[in-house]
Amino acid sequence: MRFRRAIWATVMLAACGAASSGESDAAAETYVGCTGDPRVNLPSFPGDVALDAAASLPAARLHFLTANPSVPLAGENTWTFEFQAADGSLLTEPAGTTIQAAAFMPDHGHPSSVTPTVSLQADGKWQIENLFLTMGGIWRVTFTISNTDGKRTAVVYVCAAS
Ligand SMILES: [Cu+2]
Repeated sequence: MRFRRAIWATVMLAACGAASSGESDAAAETYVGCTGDPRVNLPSFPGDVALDAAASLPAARLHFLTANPSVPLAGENTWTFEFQAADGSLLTEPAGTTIQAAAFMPDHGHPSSVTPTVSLQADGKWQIENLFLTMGGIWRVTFTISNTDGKRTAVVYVCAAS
């Protein structure tokens, strides 16, 4: 625990310090709350976020199932999700599908310094772990899915409580 807290403090200083300067430092690092922000498209779990894809592919979405902690919080988060068609039926991605994820804080202009890991679980669901939201506020988590269907993205906005 002590080790993790030390890393966290370093990440905050490095990330936010680089993105702002002068007077704006204090404002940028003050948590003002983001509950109800209209950008948030995954306010709670379970929830759905549409996939952007080539027009030739049927509409699909990521259906987020569980979150640990149960709501997005500053710190480490683990979520599970699956692929669904627009009608809610389960979709199975082709063998060899890879998913990369990246977390970014748009209001401060900085990423998380930790790259999350997305992996297929034995039960056919997907898990994102090491999703390290450095601080409270709006976070954009971009999922990039690559397989024989092509490349698609799902852009998730959450409000992480501090
Ligand atoms: Cu920040």
